[in-house]
Amino acid sequence: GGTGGPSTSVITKVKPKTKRPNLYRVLILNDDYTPMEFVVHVLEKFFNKDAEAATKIMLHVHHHGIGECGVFTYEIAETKVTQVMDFARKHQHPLQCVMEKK
Ligand code: TYC
Repeated sequence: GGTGGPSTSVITKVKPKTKRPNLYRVLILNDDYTPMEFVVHVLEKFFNKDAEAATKIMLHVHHHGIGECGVFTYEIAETKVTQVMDFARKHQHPLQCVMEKK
């Protein structure tokens, strides 16, 4: 390889490129004002949970202060957080939604 000069040999390794994407947890936080039914609705609408799974997560957050809604790649997690925050604001609830790297 190279331009002119003495001939050199360049060995190019072929690497199997199956890189795993970084994953992010989307979490909701407890507060004293957001109605329980609203949180269940959010989990059904944005995280595709059925009523039972959504209720379980909501009660976990209510009792422990924080809980996981799902795990996503960066762009999907960011979109979920924005959707939940916009929806909560639209309905004038203080519900907080955040993401963290796994
Ligand atoms: N603590 C709220 C209440 O008693 C319910 C609630 C649950 C709020 C989960 C937010 O992420 C939350 N109405």
